[in-house]
Order: sequence, then C-alpha cells, then structure tokens
Amino acid sequence: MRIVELRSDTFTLPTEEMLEAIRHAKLGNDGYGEDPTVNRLEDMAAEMLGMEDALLVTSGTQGNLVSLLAQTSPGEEVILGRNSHIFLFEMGSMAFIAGLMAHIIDDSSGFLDPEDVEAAIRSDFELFPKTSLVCMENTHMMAGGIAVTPEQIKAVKDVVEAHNLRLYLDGARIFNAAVALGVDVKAFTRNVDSVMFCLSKGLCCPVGSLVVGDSDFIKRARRFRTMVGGTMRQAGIIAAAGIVALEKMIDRLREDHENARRLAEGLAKIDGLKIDLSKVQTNIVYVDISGLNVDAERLVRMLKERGIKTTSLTKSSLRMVTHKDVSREDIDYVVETMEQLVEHIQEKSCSEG
Ligand code: TLP
Repeated sequence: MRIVELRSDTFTLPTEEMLEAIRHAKLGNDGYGEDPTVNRLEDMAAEMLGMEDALLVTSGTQGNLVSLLAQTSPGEEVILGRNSHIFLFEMGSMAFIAGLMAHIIDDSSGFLDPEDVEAAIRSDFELFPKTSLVCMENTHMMAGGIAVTPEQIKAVKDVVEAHNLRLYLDGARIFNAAVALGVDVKAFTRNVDSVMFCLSKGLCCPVGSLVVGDSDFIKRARRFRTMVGGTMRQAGIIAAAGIVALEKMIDRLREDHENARRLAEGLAKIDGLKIDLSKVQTNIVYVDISGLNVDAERLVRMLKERGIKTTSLTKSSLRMVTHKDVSREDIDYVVETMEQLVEHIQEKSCSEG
C-alpha cells in the first residue's frame, strides 16, 4: 500500500548528501565553542539572515524558549498571537519556565494588527506588568501556513520600536515564507530583533534549529541553552546536515508549495470539503470537514487505513503538510482516495438518515 505522510514536514528524512556530510563532519566539543562544523553553520545562518550571531539549538521549541528567556525577565508580559505555536503548543513553558505572562491578541489572519499590538502594550503604571517583547510567527502555522509579508512585519516593528520593546520572530518555516513571496529572507529579518528557524522541517534535517540575532542576545541565549540542558558536544553531526540544508534545500521548497496547491485545489472540488484557497500559500493545507457527517478523528483513521497519514488539530478540520518525501503522484492518490471516502460517507449518512 502506498504510504503518504502528511502529518508534518518534521517527518522528512535526511538526504544522501546530508548523510555523507554527517559521515565526514569535522567535530569538536561545542560546549567549549570548538566544533568547527557548528561554528560554520552558525556563521552561515547569521550571514544569511543579516544578523550578528547565531546559536544552534535542539529544536524550535527550545529555540523559542531560550529566545524568550534571553529577552525578558520573570513577571514581564509578552504580546503574541492567540494561535501562535509558542502559546498553544509549547507546554506553557513561557509561564512555567520563563515566568512570563502571555498577553494574547488576534492573529486569525496570520499576522498581528499593529493597532492591536499598540493597544496591548501596558502603560508605565506601577501596578501593571511590564511589556517587554512582541512575538510574530512566519509562516503562521495555524493560519494555514500563510506567509506574513515584510511590510506587515515592518508595521509591527514601528510600534514596537516606538515603545522601546523588542520584536521576536518564530520563523520555524521562514524559508517557506521567503520562497512563497519570492523575497530574500533578510526582507523579514531586517525588521526584527531576533529570530528562530528550523532545519528539521521542510529543510529535511534530522534535528536542529537556529536562534539568530545580535551578539549580546546570542550570548544570553547561549547561557539559557545551558540552563535548559541544550549544550550538545560533537554537535557537528547535526550541523553538517544543516549546512547542506542551507546550501541546497531552500529552493526546492517551491515544489512542496506546488504540491500543497495541487492538493488544495483537488480537495476543494469535492462536495462537502471546504478549503480557503487564499490561505494555501506554502506547504500547509487545512481541510474544513464540517460539511460532512463525520468527526475529524474518524476521518483521520479512515484515511490512515488507506495509507494516508493526516492530523486533526480541531474537531472539524484536517491538517495536511507537504514536504520532500511527498510526491505529485502521492497528492493525486490522496485526492482520489478522499473523493471515494467522501462519497462513501455521504452514501452512508443518506441511508442512515
Ligand atoms: N510545529 C509542529 C507541531 O508542534 C505542531 C508541526 O508539526 O507543525 N514554531 C512553529 C511555527 C512550529 O510549527 C513548530 C513545530 C515549532 C515552532 C516547534 O518546533 P520543534 O518541533 O522543532 O520543537
């Protein structure tokens, strides 16, 4: 049976070239700053993003955490989207570990409205917590993987700067955003103070993310990485694949976007399925199944029986994520299978009703 893995782009397997690079990587103790491959990857990342320095971390979640720790103090408030990964999917670490208050605002469109940000910033009143940081996400995962534009980031930056705050970008899929909008990644990063991006998603590395920003911030982030047990030793094993990712794997994200578009357009034609095609800009497709008489978890199981692996992040929608290990033929198989399944579900609910 054909297996199509659409649960996440974190399922991508490393390329042969990555495995070769890992095999031949020059290694040292990164806890002493002596792994030449890690140092090279960190320099490359800083340069590509147009910032002073970078830090290799184990995951996007760890990168977000050390970034928050390095730019805030306990008891302070962070403004971020209600649907952001940091708020929804990181075990509340911003409160549990960093001692921060989350001031959540609307991000259903994928970006933050500068007026909402302005309104959420606390005035300098002695009973209020101090606002210290604003976080954005690009691409915005829960908003359909939409690419936030450099202008939308700049508009928030203007507000943030006027209040002497810092702007942080969870750029787990920032290269997807750059490819989708046809801009250099620096177009996003020139208007933020700090950023995290993942090597382990569409870029296909087995593990790793990078935190990037000014040298003082990275120095602080490095200490917090130690605190959360993130100091790795011969981490050149990870960095070697990361170097291949940055050199070779960015342009091909376009294919993932084309496949997501093909998938979305194919599924949108099926009666009972709804897809907001305007939001399908990168490699993520959300399928609204509220028009079918079936709950999302059941549909996920039915698809799995046919080799198609998806997730349901809500009761009435499925998420499908394209990546290197999903081909155009796989997409066509998913559309055909879904057509048959939906027909079956509708026949069943007619005969039951
Ligand atoms: N997202 C994962 C899951 O956690 C939901 C996925 O499959 O999409 N920021 C954003 C925007 C993310 O989407 C993710 C991972 C992270 C941070 C965390 O990265 P990791 O998984 O490396 O900790």
